[in-house]
Amino acid sequence: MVAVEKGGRKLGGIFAALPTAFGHDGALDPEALRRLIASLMSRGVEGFYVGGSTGECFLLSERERMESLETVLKAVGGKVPVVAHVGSLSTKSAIELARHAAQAGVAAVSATPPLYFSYELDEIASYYQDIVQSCGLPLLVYNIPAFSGRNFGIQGLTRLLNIPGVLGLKHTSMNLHEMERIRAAFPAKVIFSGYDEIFVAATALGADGMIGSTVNLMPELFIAMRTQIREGNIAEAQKIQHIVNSIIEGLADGSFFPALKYALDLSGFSCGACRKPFQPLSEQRKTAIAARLVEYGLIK
Ligand code: MN9
Repeated sequence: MVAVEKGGRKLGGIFAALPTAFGHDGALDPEALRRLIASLMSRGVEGFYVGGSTGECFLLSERERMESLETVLKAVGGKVPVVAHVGSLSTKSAIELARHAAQAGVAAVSATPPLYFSYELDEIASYYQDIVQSCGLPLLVYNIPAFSGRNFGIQGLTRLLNIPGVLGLKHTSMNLHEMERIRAAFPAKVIFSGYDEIFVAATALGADGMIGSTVNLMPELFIAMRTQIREGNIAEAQKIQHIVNSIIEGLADGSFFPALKYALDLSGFSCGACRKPFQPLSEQRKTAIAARLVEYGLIK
């Protein structure tokens, strides 16, 4: 399988890791998601990652994960690539999600390693292999040691990337040394950097793109950073990264995803609250987040 999207171009660019939108009743809110997507596309976002961490994947039912993906694909209308996260506790469930995603028309699937049990690397490799074989789509391994508890290291990642059909990596790790080693060893594979805080550094080390939660909030800043890097203005890119990181710092002062959803709300794209066990934000945090967004000009 080759590392390309439809039309022959290598997958890459600035992707939003979409939230899942919920209404006041806690059910999916497709209209809110459509509004966010339309805005992000008009502001230059180059692709979408659906139902990942930002999408609260493991707090949704399988049915909801499928429905949410269908909403996204309809809203995107084939204009930019969509990657569906199908990671699950069991191979069976991941396969069901992957087959659905293939039928629905995504460019690629992606999956966290299977969680909870301390599987051997062989078992994890078989999970990825089964997913790829079942859906026939290219797959991005979702490497996220902080959440999955799995730190594959360079050797482990190499093993997973050598599975036929594995397109590449969503590297949600601050370990850019690993990323560079993988970049050099697999020039044809696709590498997305997963932490918005290190976009400039990851791009400089050869990432093909980024998949980020805060792209939902400030796509212009990521596009501006990329432009500056392409033009060789590293100092300018660094300044924008500093602004982005100062905004993220304001969101990460406590549980991150409820804060991101609140920030989206303030910027006019309410996607509801995060599902339990996430908790509503305290008034104190809300005030601090609003102040930070005002300080950096994201809202008035
Ligand atoms: O998908 C996101 N990863 C996680 C990417 O949330 C675990 C990132 O965009 C982060 O939310 C972001 C803030 O730390 O970099």
